[in-house]
Amino acid sequence: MQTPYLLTFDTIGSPDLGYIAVAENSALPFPIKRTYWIYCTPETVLRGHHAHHELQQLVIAVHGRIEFTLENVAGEKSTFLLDAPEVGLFIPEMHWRTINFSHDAVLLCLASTEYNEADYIRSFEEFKSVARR
Ligand code: T46
Repeated sequence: MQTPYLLTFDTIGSPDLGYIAVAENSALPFPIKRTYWIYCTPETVLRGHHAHHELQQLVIAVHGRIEFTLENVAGEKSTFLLDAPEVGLFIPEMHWRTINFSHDAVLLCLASTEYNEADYIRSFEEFKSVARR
């Protein structure tokens, strides 16, 4: 079972010039098949409430603050605060997630597969039962 972790992207620049952060396939845990971004989420909304059978993701708060709570199949929980645009969170498959956003947050996701609703586990009971198999 893989574990989630934070990684820091290579950055180019300075406080005087601004920065470029770079994500090349060769430095990533998987080849990117899809990119999506999420923005203008009200702070009262808790997104997620699902896991994925196969999908792996690298998520970045390119602006604002985003808090991920992840639970693995053994029931172990971890919380990650993303508030720096040069830092990404690797989320392996089979992790139940809940996500809080500051209203100004923009989440950029680099995903290992194209969108497939069949890959989602949207019931926590089902997640626990898949985990027990
Ligand atoms: C995750 C967090 C960070 C699509 O049609 N294509 C897509 O690529 C995505 C991501 C979503 N959708 C549709 C599916 C739903 O009808 O957009 C609707 C909302 O998606 P979802 O409920 O998955 O939204 P979030 O914000 O709870 O979760 C998404 C990702 O699905 C998830 O893997 O980690 O963003």
